[in-house]
Amino acid sequence: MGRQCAGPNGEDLILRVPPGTQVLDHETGRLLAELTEHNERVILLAGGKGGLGNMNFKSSVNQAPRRTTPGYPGESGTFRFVLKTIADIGLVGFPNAGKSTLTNVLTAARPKMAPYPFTTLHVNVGVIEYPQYHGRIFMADIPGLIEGAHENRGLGHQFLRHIERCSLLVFIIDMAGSENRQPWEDYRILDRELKLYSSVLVNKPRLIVANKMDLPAAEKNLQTFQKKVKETIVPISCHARSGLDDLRAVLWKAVKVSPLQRSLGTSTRPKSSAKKKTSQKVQRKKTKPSMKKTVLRRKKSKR
Ligand SMILES: Nc1nc2c(ncn2[C@@H]2O[C@H](COP(=O)(O)OP(=O)(O)OP(=O)(O)O)[C@@H](O)[C@H]2O)c(=O)[nH]1
Ligand SMILES: [Mg+2]
Repeated sequence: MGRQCAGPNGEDLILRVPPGTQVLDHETGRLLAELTEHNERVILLAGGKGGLGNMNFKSSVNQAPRRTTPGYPGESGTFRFVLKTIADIGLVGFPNAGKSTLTNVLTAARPKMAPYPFTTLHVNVGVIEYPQYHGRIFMADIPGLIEGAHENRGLGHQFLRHIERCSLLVFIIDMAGSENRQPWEDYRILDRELKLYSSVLVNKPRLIVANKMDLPAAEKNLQTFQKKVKETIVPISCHARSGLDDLRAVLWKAVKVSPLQRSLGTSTRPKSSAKKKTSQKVQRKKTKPSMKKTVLRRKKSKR
């Protein structure tokens, strides 16, 4: 406006999100930014700028300048925010296999445990502490998978995105075959469901934890399982608290020790967990604001 009016300055719109949030372009689905650390910030949309009126160009020799500069509006865009939990280990298993019980015994997290399926309805991240190495491992307990999860049976595949970034998948198998289940069938079904979800999960390093070894049928089932499945298997019992030290050691080695150190049989001075690369730069895109979609906009008024 004229008469040296500057107009109001727009407030910054700051959205606080948890680490692990991805920002995608709503229309193209392209990844624009990823926030993985606490207090990390990205600017998605820069504000506009007011132009300078002629008063700014006034001087002793030019009392009535005609010069001005134009202002420009703030950017606008439509985005999708997707949360993908950040953890080193993701637990995969049928309902009731003991994922939450294991999280309870290894970490300070206290997810609910109960003898009915789908006790866990959201992701719980627990921290396994290794004071001897001055290190820690983050473990994500997600809801159980069942056959047909890819067709949205049970809770479906919706929680699998939370373990996409894990460096190790731990398959928890109820080795006692409670509820007349066959442990090797459970493993085959879980593997198939991961395949149907994405090749990313199938190709991740994995470890099998044979749980409920305190129950009578478990030992015999384990022998059959070992013949059918070639992966590394760690037998444990969360109830009897057996095998847990072995499991902790295997997890540390699998997550923190580099493949070279592993093959040389050396280790284990831990490195602080590798900092993930974060994309600070954001591609900005100008889109027309749409009334239907949420438009994030930061504006400064023009003069
Ligand atoms: N006997 C025995 N029972 C166990 C063991 N570990 C877990 N359980 C029992 O198995 C049942 C299910 O355990 P949860 O930890 O809730 O299973 P979950 O895999 O988290 O199940 P969802 O959250 O439904 O996917 C509970 O009643 C536990 O007490 C074990 O080592 N031995
Ligand atoms: Mg659970």
